[in-house]
Amino acid sequence: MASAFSRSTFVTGRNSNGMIFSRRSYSETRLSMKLQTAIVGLPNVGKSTLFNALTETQGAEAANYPFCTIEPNVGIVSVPDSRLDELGRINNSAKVIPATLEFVDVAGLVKGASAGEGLGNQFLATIRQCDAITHVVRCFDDENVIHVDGSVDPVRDAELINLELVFADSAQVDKRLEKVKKDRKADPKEASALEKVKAFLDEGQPARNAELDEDEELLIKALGLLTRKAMIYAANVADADLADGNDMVKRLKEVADAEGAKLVIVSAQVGYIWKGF
Ligand SMILES: Nc1nc2c(ncn2[C@@H]2O[C@H](COP(=O)(O)OP(=O)(O)OP(=O)(O)O)[C@@H](O)[C@H]2O)c(=O)[nH]1
Ligand SMILES: [Mg+2]
Repeated sequence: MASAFSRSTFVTGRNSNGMIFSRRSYSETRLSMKLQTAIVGLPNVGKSTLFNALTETQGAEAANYPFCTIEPNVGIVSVPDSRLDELGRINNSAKVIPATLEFVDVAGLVKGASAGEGLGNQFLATIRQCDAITHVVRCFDDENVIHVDGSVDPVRDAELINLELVFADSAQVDKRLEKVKKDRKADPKEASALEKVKAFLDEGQPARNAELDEDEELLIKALGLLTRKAMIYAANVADADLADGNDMVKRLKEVADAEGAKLVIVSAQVGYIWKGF
């Protein structure tokens, strides 16, 4: 969303919906929205290929070997919205700033990433700063494309990544809890929020399953818990399976449904995304 103003110094911040705002006066408010999404998954499953398709660039190197990506790739895509243009017209806005989506393509995670295996550990910090996670899962057969575990199994792969994220969060929560318990000035609500989240993580479940009130949410926000972020599965299929999916997608969909997560079918290599599954 956007409305009119001329250049000046603005007070900026983020509201509860993640909208970044900058305000100069009551009559002149500018709103823009920037959502950051991390693209995660095992090595060599098509993350960088998807990144290139989404950002319509060849900015990320995509190649047939694990850990092709080392440094994160960042790409920004603006989201056109005709309603926004109309609002801008009604308000006679000097400037209309569309919402933007920032994609962050990181190195592949492997078993033990939360404990420092592979390259994944150092990038977990990058993912923590993101608002949401796109979890790419390989659902295509191609004997020429190496799979780090020797076979294609989307359910096993997705669970492995999810568990690594849970382990990483668990370590964060335990560390913070220890500190909070020793700190007499700490808000007791923070400890109770951490305990609520810990109960799920200890069971191998994502932190997003914990019900927190607004205050508790704010108190643990700085931890950037990975499994509390919204997550969407991107099932990467061969071109021919884009419309109807395949058995691997069906199995992965069961996992997504059980978690209440959304799944989209993508064919990263050809740059197609099919939203309605
Ligand atoms: N057959 C087929 N190959 C694909 C598909 N998507 C990606 N690939 C190939 O898989 C290989 C790995 O793709 P990347 O995009 O580099 O994979 P990544 O997940 O970024 O890998 P890392 O950076 O190593 O973690 C490349 O050779 C791609 O061309 C697909 O849908 N079908
Ligand atoms: Mg890559």
